[in-house]
Amino acid sequence: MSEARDDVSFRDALPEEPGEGAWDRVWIGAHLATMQENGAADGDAPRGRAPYGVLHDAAIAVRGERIAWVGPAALARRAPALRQAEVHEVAGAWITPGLIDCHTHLVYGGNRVGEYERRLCGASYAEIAREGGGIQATVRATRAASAADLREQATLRARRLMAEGVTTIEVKSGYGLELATERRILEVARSLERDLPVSVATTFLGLHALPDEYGADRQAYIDAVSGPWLSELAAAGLVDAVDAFCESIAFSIAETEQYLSCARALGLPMHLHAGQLSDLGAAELAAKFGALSADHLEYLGVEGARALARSGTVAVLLPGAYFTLRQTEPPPVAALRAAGVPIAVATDCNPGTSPCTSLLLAMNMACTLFGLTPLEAIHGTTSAAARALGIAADRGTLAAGKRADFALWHIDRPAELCYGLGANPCVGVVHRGRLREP
Ligand code: DI6
Ligand code: FE
Repeated sequence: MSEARDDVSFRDALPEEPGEGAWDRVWIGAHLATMQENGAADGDAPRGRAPYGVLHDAAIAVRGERIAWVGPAALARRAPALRQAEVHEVAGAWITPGLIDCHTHLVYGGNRVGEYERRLCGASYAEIAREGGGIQATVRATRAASAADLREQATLRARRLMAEGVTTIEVKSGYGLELATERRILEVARSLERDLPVSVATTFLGLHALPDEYGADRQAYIDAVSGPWLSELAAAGLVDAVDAFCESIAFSIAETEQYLSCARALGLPMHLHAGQLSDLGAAELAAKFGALSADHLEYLGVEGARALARSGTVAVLLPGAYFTLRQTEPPPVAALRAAGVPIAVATDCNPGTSPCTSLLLAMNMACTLFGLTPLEAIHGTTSAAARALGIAADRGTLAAGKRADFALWHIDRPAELCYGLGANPCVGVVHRGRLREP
């Protein structure tokens, strides 16, 4: 099919005349990739005849922090509301929804570059772990770091993501593994949103690894995390969702189930690290609890994919970790598509397995290593990512009423966002209706 026939035109879309409402700012003359599907719910698997929801020579008008109107530039130019508005002529630019990185471990102390170098000089992962490296090394560094140190390091990483058009970042705890430090991580995550023009969704990753001091009593740790820690952090308003690393080297199905049951009793949404290294049935568990997302999924069977589809759980693919661990079995994308599971893509930014602060690179890897189409990858960091965070009613597509979070790009067509390796074609970002430097 030719590109021209793929694009929806205004004759097909029947845009409405702008109404009477006032506009504060208008971006006009751009190509819009609204990421809306014809009649499909936000975040649904791409289908129909309007890939990317493209509108050419279009305008997007903002009132306060919301999108007030989306339609043809010609109609916007005639609208009375334009006269009062600040007008940005952006002919030739592309505009997408602000990108959403829906899985990061952004807040941690130190780094693991020494381990990386040692591994490349022949040391094994297991050797390094026996010497107290790996996650435990980051836990020590994070416990030792002040809130100010953590904030400074996380801000650098957040700014790198933001430079590529990211307007919402999910941030997990999980490198404290003691209440005070888990709390500090979540507070730092919240503070990023106050200090920077970006939105943050916090996740309490209580079950990430067993801390050394509980080595003799796993159950006591799981009881503490699922009980008093979770209640206290949630009551403090620090927990938008919970997560657990359900894996042979981390926490079992039964242990994870105890934790998720407590989260459910508190009415908290859930994510789950599932099927990264083995298939324990974690995807089925995520589905059973109606989790927002199941993440990684290199090891996932057809039944697991069907269970995710039935529960509307988003599959979050994390090619940065797959790449860093030099894994060889990609997630079963064909099975996810066949089952109709929405697919998101994220960086998994963390010091051990994905020291990645480029969501565009994660999109490239999702295409090149996992076989996603660019259309799927861009849904993966917009509409499907919003769904993975439970915010699809508010973000992830360009439509009247949604939050005015969008990115401007110097590209010829949307697939170029996935095509470049190390390129950053972002030329502007609007967050909550206000323009910021990328
Ligand atoms: N899966 C991962 O790949 C990271 N955490 C997780 O649950 C690893 C984190 C680390 O090595 O520091
Ligand atoms: Fe992760």
